[in-house]
Formats: sequence, structure tokens, C-alpha cells
Amino acid sequence: MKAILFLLLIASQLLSFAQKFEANYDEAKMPAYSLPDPLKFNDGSQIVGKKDWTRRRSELYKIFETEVFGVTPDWKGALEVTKLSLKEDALNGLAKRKEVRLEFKKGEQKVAITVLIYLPKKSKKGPLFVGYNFDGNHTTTTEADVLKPDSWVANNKELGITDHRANEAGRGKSSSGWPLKEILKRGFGVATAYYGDVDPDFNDGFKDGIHPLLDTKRDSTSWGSIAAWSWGLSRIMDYLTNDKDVNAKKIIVIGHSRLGKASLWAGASDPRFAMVIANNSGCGGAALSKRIYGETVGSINSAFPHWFCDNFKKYNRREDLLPIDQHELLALIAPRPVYIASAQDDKWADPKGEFLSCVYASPVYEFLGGKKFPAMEMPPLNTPAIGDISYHIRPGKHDITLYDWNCYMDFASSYFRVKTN
Ligand code: GTR
Repeated sequence: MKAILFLLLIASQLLSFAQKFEANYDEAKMPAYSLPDPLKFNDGSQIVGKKDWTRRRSELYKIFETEVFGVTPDWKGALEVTKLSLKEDALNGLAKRKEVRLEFKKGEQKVAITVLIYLPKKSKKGPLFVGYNFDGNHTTTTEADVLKPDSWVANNKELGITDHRANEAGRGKSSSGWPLKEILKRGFGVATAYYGDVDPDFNDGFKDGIHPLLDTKRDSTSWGSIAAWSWGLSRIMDYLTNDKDVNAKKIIVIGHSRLGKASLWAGASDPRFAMVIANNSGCGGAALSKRIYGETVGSINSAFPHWFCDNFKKYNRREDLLPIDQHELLALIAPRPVYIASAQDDKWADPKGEFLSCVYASPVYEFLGGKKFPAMEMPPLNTPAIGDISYHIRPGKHDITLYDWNCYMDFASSYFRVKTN
């Protein structure tokens, strides 16, 4: 009898698991939804002047904090910077390369972010991309002397990691997503760090990474891992504003996938980022949640319970109750330029939902004197729609490719008036 009950229990759990994760890929099966209007206050009144936008913006920001990403505690501590290396002729003389360690301490606990920076030798103080990598700085480059992370990394067959420690097998393995030579030749700098330095990406009850150093108590509005990664981007920005080789007014925050979600929240939270790029950022990033297409709020919260605040779980299967949607995350970045990109086969991230966020964020950019987003329909493949909000979709899978980077660089070159070497 006990055995039968046990089997029934397992079967019912498997069923609910399967139900939870069943993704909809049929537009016809999407529920009817209506999106909140970013230009209306929470009480329904219309915003009129630009001053109203400041007030409306803080209303919106607060909702994203308390219902989606969680509230980031104030950081009042000091940032300790250690220069780890300097190479004047990296990448065959193309770049000056630095590694710096940014250290945060509370009692015995400490968190250190190692930032790898490449600056073009030929053009000084041009724009610089800052973004995280997934597996360690050494995976972004084939250069043999770039440091590997000391922190926890995910086990990964391809990178030969079985003990949560980075090793030499990973060196250069992500270099296709970091086309350093192409970026540097076009006059851009790059700063990257391993995202797990800030908060290892697993559900540990916020015991490791930066959370315990800043948290006093935790509740349903406390910050999750995405907010922590965004916080780390701002700390890298703190460093960059003091680096005399860098023009702090031309810093572009970029991220792919979960790190695209982090770059959007960093851009919304920190106005020092002059431009924001989110590549294939999907659910919780640029994709509209209320469409219920591909990854949903319920599925992301089940697979990654540590990414958002606990309040976000209230909207599992109840996206209709969300007081915001992701077009308003883009609106929080206005009037600074934002570039969203999708991949055709990346249905899980809902390319159309990413595109529609651009359409529905446009009224805020226009209200602030910016350009209207130039597309009402999804543009054809490989045909970027360029404006203060820009968007493209390319063929292929979930990834960040040279094509994506070239689009971002074309856009940033014209925005920052970069001369190619
Ligand atoms: C997926 C997740 C997505 C996306 C992706 C990634 O498993 O469901 O939201 O963030 O990971 O970061 O690669």
C-alpha cells in the first residue's frame, strides 16, 4: 500500500513538474492581455510634463524593485582596488591590457571581482563595452596569461570542469562571443568580469557571493542574483570612472541571456551607463511577460528561484496580475539608447515579445524628445531597426555572435562618432 501511495505521489509530482514547464509556442494560444501604460501614473492619471516623468519613473522603478528584481541594499563600504597586471602590447600590439581586482569586505567575509580590460592602442579614450562573461575571464581570450577565476564555477563537460574550479581547458572557449580583435580594431575598449565573482549562480539561500555582505535582513522584496550582478556592474563602473585611460561618459553595458537581464537592470538603476545592450535576454529581460510565450514567469522562477525577489513568484501562472511589463524596464533607461536583439531559433526567449517591448517603450522615448522606434512589425532577418531604441533579429540559435557585435558597434560608432582605426 505504502509503495503504491509513494508511486502515486511521484507520478503526481512528475505531472505537475511537466505542466509547469510546458511552454507555449503558439501565438493563437496566448491569452488576451493588456499592457500597462508607462505614461500613466499608478492611479491612472496621465503624465503631462517632463517633471511628471521623474515622478512616474520612480513609481515604475519601485515596482520593478519590490515585485521583480528585489531591492538592492545601499553599499556604503569602500572599494579596494588592486592592480594585478598591465601589458602594453596585448593581442599582438593591438591593445593595452589590465587586470584589476575590486574587493569588498565585511568582517571576515569578502568578495572580489577580477576585471579584465582591453583598451585599443590606437584610439585613446573611445567608448568601452562592459559586460560579464559566463565562465571566467580566461574563456574570453586565447592569451595564456589572463587569470582564471578563483571563485565557484558551474561544472561543465565542454570546459572540463568537474570540481567547480576553473582550469586551463576553458581558455579561449568563449572567444567567439568576445570578438576582441574586431572590437579593438574598431576603436572600442572592453571590460569583462566573471559574473560568479559577484554571486555564484546557484540557489544557496543567499549565503555566498555579495548578498551576505550587504543584507541586514531578508524579506519578499530582497534582491536576487540578477540584481546582485547588476550591482557588480555598477561597482565596475565605479572603478572605470577613476581609470584615467577610460572615458566614463562613453560606457556601454552589454549582456547576453541572463546577463542581458542584468545589463538591463544595471542600465535602469545606474544612469552612468550611456548605452544599454541586451542580447537574447528573454523572460525577465526584454521579453513581455504577459504574452505567455516560451519561458514564463512560473518556469523561470522554478528553474532559477534565486534570480528574482520572492514577490516575483506571486506572478507564477498569474502574469495577468503583474503591475508592470518588460517594455517599462526599457522605458526606465530612456532617454539613453538601448539596443535589444533576438535570434530566430531562440523561441524560449520569445523574439516577438522582445521586439514588442521596443514598440511599447517607444512612447516614453518620444515623450522625452527621442526618436520613435522605427518598426511597427518585426523587421526581416538581419535588418536592424535603428533609433534611440534599436532592435534586430538574426537567423540562428541563442548566442552572441560576431554579427550581433557588428550591429552593436555600428550603432555605437554612429552614436559616439567613433572613427575606425
Ligand atoms: C536559460 C534561462 C533563460 C536564459 C538562459 C541563459 O536556461 O531559462 O532565461 O537566461 O538560461 O542565461 O543562458
